[in-house]
Amino acid sequence: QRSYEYILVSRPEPSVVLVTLNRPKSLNALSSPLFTELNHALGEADKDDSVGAMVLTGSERAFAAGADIKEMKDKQYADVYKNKFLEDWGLINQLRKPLIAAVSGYALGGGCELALMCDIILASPTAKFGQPEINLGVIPGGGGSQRLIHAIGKSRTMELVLTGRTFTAQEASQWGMVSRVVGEGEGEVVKEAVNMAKEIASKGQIAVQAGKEVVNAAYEMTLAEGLRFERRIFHGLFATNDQKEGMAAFAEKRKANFTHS
Ligand code: CO8
Repeated sequence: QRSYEYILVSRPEPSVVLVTLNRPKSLNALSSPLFTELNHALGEADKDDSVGAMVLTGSERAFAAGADIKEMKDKQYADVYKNKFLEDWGLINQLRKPLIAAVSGYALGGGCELALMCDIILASPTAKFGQPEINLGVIPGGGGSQRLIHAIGKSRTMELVLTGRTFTAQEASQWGMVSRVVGEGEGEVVKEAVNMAKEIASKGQIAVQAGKEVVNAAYEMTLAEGLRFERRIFHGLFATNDQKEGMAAFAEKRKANFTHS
């Protein structure tokens, strides 16, 4: 286990890894070193058989106020292009296990995009989302324009990307971008996300990973391809012990004991 400077990694449950962004002085601005650590911690959790799901959070004040503007401001086109600036953000999309975002406070720019890369978003009533890049003379670069379209539709996405205005947890919930707004108290949203992760981790992990894979495939495929893909993966699960156990347990009126095999 390596030690980190910009994130905290803990195990609130034996089956759940919680990663907390921890650059409080800059409202968790997402610098390159922070992202290197985040990728490493999530990659390790993804490989660890005892982990079933992960939770990503920030502080009460900020999930993340965006990519680090001070790090970016003097960069030239040649630097960002040649060095593939921030391209390693995409590694989060290769995780097999579910990643739940627990968002309080600011989730702006890259912070909003980071939440959108997660599989499920829970928001505290204090959450403030937005894509303010237009105010900096740029546009979203971490997938915001593309993922928001899927989550909330074109007209709203266009408004948000072109005006840069922030939107509330309530709006994000009404529009379907977040699953729900959770509790009032400090830390409620993290607690709820950890409980959800624990529940997911209690299922058969092959089925959980397959479920994540087919839901994500819907972004990329036509309906006909997606339906065929889902059916094939469903068929494949009949080769697992967890399918035998899950269905036998139902028939015998007992709780399933999944072995993730
Ligand atoms: N980068 C660097 N530092 C930041 C950032 C940031 N994104 N956000 C806040 N900080 C720093 C401030 O500079 C300040 O530092 P200092 O005390 O040294 O001056 C400290 O955090 C506290 O911030 P404020 O004093 O500004 O706190 P306020 O409560 O007054 O305001 C706000 C909070 C409204 C969140 C304000 O800080 C703000 O507007 N921040 C910038 C938000 C923003 O524009 N985000 C978008 C950044 S661009 C981006 O994310 C592009 C993503 C591209 C992804 C590409 C992937 C391939």
